[in-house]
Amino acid sequence: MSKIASDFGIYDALKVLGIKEINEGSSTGTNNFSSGETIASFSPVDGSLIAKVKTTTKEDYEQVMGTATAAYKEWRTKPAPQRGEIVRQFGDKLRELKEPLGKLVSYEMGKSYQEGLGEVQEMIDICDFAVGLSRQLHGLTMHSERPGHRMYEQYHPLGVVGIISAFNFPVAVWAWNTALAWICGDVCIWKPSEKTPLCGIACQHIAATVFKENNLPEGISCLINGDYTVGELMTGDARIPLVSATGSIRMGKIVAQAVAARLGKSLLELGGNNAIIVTPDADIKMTVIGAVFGAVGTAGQRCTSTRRLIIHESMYDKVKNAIVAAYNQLRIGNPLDENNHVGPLIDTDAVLQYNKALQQVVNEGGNLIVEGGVLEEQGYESGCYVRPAIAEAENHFKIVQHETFAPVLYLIKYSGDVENAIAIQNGVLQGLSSAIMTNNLREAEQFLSAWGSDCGIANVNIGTSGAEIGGAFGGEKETGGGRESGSDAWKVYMRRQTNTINYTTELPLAQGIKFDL
Ligand code: UN1
Repeated sequence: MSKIASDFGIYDALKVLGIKEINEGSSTGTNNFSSGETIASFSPVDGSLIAKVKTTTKEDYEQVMGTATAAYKEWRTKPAPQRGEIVRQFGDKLRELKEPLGKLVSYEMGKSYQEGLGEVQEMIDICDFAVGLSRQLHGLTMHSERPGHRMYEQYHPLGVVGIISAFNFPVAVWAWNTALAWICGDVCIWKPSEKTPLCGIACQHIAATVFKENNLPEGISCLINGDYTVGELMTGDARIPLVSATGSIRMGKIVAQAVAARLGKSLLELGGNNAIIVTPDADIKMTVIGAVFGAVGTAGQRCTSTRRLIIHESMYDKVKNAIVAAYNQLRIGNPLDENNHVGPLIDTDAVLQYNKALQQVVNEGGNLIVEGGVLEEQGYESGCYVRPAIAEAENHFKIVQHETFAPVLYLIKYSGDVENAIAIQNGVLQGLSSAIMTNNLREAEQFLSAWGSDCGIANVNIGTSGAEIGGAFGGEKETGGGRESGSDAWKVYMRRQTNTINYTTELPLAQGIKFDL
């Protein structure tokens, strides 16, 4: 029994969320197909075993696909606003369970409890958004070139949507996908990260309860568990028209190729290498808050985490000193304890990558100004706690070009105009999030222009992380080009059909072609 888990109410949370010692797919018994070997979920907070989960075999997967397909046939016949009503109820359940679910996210993944709650809030928000959307799945109408004809387009569901999600947002990213897919009339099969399988089980239970209360099949939401080999069952499966995958660029390239080989659609949200440009007109106080939260929030394990600060030479020392001073105030430790700012990394492999990055930046000629290091004292027994580090570096360094999923921030100096900073900001392979700190309208607008930031997200006087669900979320270049969550991201979960109706007694052909019999 873990002392932290009992002191912070984790065992009560697990009970409320229906997590057992060994978990299968679902609580309701209608979707219990996982019969493979068990994987264990250890908390990075204190290294304790939380519970085990059975993985999905190929045979199990076939059964899951069978229930999903059967559920789809029923679900797609429901009017979209009625599907929205189910999503509304799901959002209400999340409101009730926000605290236990937020705690599980914090304990299983290692992010602060505040951020765990924030993640559940993102789920609630996307449900609200999806409910409204369920009455707005609009297509256009067009004027036909032929008399007595009507032309319009409508959106139909795709079918079974596959979702592969990462450990760092173990519940929210699934919800962004699933809430939209559900109102669109799709059913989902979800493979959560094998590093956070209990978050997946908890969400499945919550969804299953709602479906059961409404006499709907649980197959509307399906869960499969295991490593990438389980994900491959979906990427190679032509019965899955869309695979939405969040994770590393390496993983995304494999998924994209497998899905493209069968001409399926993929929605990719992959790595970022996000920068904040700090111009001579930046507000230093805002810059420090944005940069520090961006770099150390979630221990630097967001795809939107701030990795690079591109600072004008006239501001460089001022900004550097203010940031270093802020880093000295950071409290690292148990993320369930709200006095701490930074929790652990996900596992010791992530710690290895962190150490490698620090070593490499020095080897390439960088200068560590906040040294970082692994914490080994009492209270850090899991071996996953590291100190956030800062290095002065250059953009062309290999390590700076690479996304290290850890709290390592690179400071890069620029001189001259904002164009130079934008060129540095764009000078990486990834294109997720970007920001500029400035009170100068010209600089801000240049940054936002077509020749400005090349990222999917470009912010002014806000950091790179913490996007709201109402906007389309995702990025360009090696980030994969997908858009999830708000705006019109719903369209990717549907197929568009163009309909032309002739209400005359003639059959004129388009383009004026004559074909008389
Ligand atoms: C991610 O890290 O995969 O913008 C998602 C943010 C969060 C989502 C991050 N709303 O930081």
